[in-house]
Amino acid sequence: MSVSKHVNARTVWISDVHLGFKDCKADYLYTFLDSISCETLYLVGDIVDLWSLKKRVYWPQEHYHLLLKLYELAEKGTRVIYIPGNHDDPMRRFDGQTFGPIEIMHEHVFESANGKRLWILHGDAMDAYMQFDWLTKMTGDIAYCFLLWLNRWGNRLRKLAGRPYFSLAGQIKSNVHGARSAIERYKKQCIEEARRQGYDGVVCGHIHSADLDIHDGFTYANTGDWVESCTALIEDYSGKLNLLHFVDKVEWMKPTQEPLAAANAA
Ligand SMILES: [Mn+2]
Repeated sequence: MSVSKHVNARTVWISDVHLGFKDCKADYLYTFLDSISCETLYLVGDIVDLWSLKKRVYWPQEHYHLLLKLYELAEKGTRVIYIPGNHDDPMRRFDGQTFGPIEIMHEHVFESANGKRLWILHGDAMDAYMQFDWLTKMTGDIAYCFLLWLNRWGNRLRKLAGRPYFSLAGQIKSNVHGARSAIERYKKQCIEEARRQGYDGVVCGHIHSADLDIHDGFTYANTGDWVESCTALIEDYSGKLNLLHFVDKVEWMKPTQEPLAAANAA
């Protein structure tokens, strides 16, 4: 499907897509990728959820189409850099190699259009500094599964009512004190480590909590996920970063009919 209103970005980062997991919003991501072009696309980990696939094989056609889409983008000239995460960590053994037109790297140093050096990594390495692997705990948690279930059905009802996608789970998670403090600790750890290594900023994923925080010239960006928040980080040609929510994207594409129809059919 082609989208007439097209955005040109220098760089796009997405992470935590979790293909193979039933709450992955592959169709939304497909619509998003169709509406934007960029020189470099970073896949910041947990693109395919091998843990989930190991438990139960779930592979609908939209997931297959999304993988094809990523491959096709790379073939048509977008530089696609894939940094595996902990849910697709078997791919880490291919560090420095290419998978067709896609480059696989353990981590990467990115230089922005305005000369900032940003450290790009999935971010699960930071769990070692924390009290627990909070995501493993969250995804294994029955309450979290229930939240995702509510999210799924809540959004079906919203769609029937013609309302845009809303991340209920994200909303609740950001209001629960324990989750909030774990997210803050993770962020602090990423910032400390990136500063220690002399970078101007860090771009990571892993905790499914989108963020763009620029403080004293230092950038912390979290790409969020495509399970709940449906977010992407974007750099324009001046080096300015923006965090984009799929819902905003639908809003901004409103003048054209096709994208809305695509989002509603999803
Ligand atoms: Mn992860």
